[in-house]
Amino acid sequence: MTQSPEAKYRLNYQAPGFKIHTTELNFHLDDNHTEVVNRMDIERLSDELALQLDGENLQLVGVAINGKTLAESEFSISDKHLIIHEVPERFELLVETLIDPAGNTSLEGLYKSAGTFCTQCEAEGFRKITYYLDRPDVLSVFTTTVNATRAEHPYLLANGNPIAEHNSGDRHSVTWHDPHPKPAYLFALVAGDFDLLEDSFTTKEDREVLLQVFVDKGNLPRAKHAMASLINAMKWDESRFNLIYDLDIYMIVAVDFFNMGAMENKGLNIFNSKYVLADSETATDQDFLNVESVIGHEYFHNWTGNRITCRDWFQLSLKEGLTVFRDQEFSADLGMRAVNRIQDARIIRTHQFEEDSGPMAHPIRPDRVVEMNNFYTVTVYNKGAEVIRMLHTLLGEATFQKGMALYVERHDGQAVTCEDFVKAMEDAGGIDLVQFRNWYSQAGTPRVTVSEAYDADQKTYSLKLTQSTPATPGQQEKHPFHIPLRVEFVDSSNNPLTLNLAGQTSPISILELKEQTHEFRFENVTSKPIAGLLADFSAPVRLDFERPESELLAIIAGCSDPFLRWDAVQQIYLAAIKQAIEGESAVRMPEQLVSVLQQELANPDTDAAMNALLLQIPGEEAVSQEYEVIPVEEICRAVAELRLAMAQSLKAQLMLAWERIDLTSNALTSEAIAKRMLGNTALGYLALLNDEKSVTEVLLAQFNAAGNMTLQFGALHAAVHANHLSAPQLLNEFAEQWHGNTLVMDKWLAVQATAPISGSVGAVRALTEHSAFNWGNPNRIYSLLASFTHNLGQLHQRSGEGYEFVIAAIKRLNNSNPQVASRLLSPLLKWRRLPTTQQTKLKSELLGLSRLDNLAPDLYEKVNQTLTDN
Ligand code: B3K
Ligand code: ZN
Repeated sequence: MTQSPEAKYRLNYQAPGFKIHTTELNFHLDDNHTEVVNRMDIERLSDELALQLDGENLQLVGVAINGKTLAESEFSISDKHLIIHEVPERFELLVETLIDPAGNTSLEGLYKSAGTFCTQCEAEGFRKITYYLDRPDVLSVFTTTVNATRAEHPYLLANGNPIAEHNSGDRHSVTWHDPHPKPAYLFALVAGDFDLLEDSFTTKEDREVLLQVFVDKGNLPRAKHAMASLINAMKWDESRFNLIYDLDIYMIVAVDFFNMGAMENKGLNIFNSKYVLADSETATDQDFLNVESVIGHEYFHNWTGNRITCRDWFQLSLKEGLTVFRDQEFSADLGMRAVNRIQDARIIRTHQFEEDSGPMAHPIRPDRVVEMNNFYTVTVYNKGAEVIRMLHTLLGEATFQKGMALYVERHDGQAVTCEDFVKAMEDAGGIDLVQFRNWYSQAGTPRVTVSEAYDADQKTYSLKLTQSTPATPGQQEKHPFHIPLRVEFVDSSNNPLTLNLAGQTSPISILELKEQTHEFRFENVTSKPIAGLLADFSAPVRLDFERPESELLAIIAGCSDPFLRWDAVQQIYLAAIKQAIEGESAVRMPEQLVSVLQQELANPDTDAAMNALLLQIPGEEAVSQEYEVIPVEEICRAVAELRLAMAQSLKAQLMLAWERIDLTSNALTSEAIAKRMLGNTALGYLALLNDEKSVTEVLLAQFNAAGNMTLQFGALHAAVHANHLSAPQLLNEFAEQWHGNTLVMDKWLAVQATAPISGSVGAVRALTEHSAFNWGNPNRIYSLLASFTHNLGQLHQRSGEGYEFVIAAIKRLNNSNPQVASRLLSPLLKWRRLPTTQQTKLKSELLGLSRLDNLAPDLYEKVNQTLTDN
């Protein structure tokens, strides 16, 4: 290792020694020499006289206290800090620095994105702009003046409300004031030229809010959906959470170079253009839904994140878990609740469970962090949201909302902890959440094992649930979790059945497992019930329940909960795949399931979205979760065989489902979206029947006639992933049509990177030379390279070619954009679970990476953790 950045520990938190009452910033924007003048009104809160400010990659021009420039002996400077040796009790500190936005390829701090100056400060990027107390518990009132050339930068934006404008020569400036005290990570500035979409919203307190969406010139029509989503989000937050917007203006700016999805800066959200721009010609239905969800997410942060923020970064899930829960509910209330819930569960099972079982496993509230950017994870976000959802399940909507109101009443304007949130819920709900807090402190996925017994003579039925959680790095011993399991029962004729726990008069719908083992006993049960456990995916756990296929079929036929039905189907697929792997035999088609699916598909009145989900067999990565040592090739073989067998057995019905798509409609109603979902799923299977003429016709018909991207891309995806003979032609036509649209070309890159086709390492490598690819743009890297890291069969080829390719890309990005590099590394951390050949090759690549000069902390943390962890 060439360097070892230091870890920080949650338990070492200390309150700040200073308060920054106000912060006045003055930016004189210039590509390589931007001047930042930072005037702070600071109060010292302790007897410690030295003030240590954070700062990175800054060139200090001068520092003054109360108007008096400091001599060099009065302060010291390192690559991370500016330390002023002695400061008075209350003083004005003036710091002047120079920065280089155009040279900033990390896309953190102030940088230039395709002609636009913009900022990204969360988590610790503000220190790349000026010297500051860059921590979320230092809240200050900001006033920002932005000065730039008028011709290239007609729009100068910052947080809050505009209060002054000036012109001088070819430059101009605008001053913004944000009345709400905020931590530096919520600071934002934008300067550039845009097309502007405006609208307004009147809050239920009768405040008129100006809404502005800024997009690249020419993209105005593609901003409409974002605006509509924003208005929907504002309405929804008022009606469901009683949370009302608090400024006169809300701005969203779309930029092309952005490391993540978007950022909730107070009053001035900055978005990856991928989550703003959408029209039916260029965006799929899923893109539309993603825009709605991310616009909602950032808006909801105004209360859960901005008004009430995090005390320290270990508390990140306080705002992220809660805000993901809120955006999930928003999307569910507006659209397809069941589909969303199943998709969310799938993310947890495929990606979060993997994180939990690897070297970077961490609780939703981590205890130890080297690089904070590494903790914007599926655990903190998505499992964090599941933890909030469990609270919601335990308390019910009304009480949960009482808890939210109490949380807001107690903590508005503060920087608080996850504990403060749980306490508010506990106080409002009048329930004991002591054990529930283990969800915040313990990493790892609990496994709940089920056994049952039915006594026909006594008419009793019992369910015995046992929980255990495997050790994770640094946490050997685990205590039992408080797990809410939603349940539903059916009888042997697939009719719903209600059951009462012994001694209780009302039927049970939630079993609360708190002990390591608990037996739930039900009385007056006249025939053996079939238990649907974990309805609505009510807890982020693995469930082990060995049961005959007939019971799974009963759940599919009789249960009302969509997740239970979907999950039962998944279990049948998984059993077939595992049997083929373990028996080294051909996949045996689950005949009974097939006939259920045949009936569902033949009936035009069944739920198309649900049918699409029922048809989807577990992907290779999901199957790999079942194995301690991942039989890569066998998984790919079995999954491919099952896909093909499904296509063959369901061909006629798939064709019928496909025929129900309206190729000309672009309607965005749930019903129209659902039909396209099913149509595309059907086409994905049909394309596997490569040599059938009718299939080729259908593929080409959809590709050519499609009036929207959902269907056009659906056809391309089907052809490429099936290695259909039309694939090369469709890839060419698609590229020819869309070469001028980078977001559409991202789909073209991704579809090739994810195809389960041998030789795709070479194809992906060649695509890095294509004009559609750009090493400097995160969206391009995610579409091509990150997608490839999830292509199980291709990444993990025995030759080691996949590893060499990805590690070389990571090394290349180490200097230019370590945050993006670090994302590519995560899927390689499971090297210990690979077959020996792959394991040896990947380990040696990882060792090579660990020896790289100037290894960024982002990569150091992960590679070091995976090589040392046992
Ligand atoms: N809060 C930002 C994420 C910042 C990531 C910093 N590496 C977006 C969001 O979660 O809403
Ligand atoms: Zn967020």
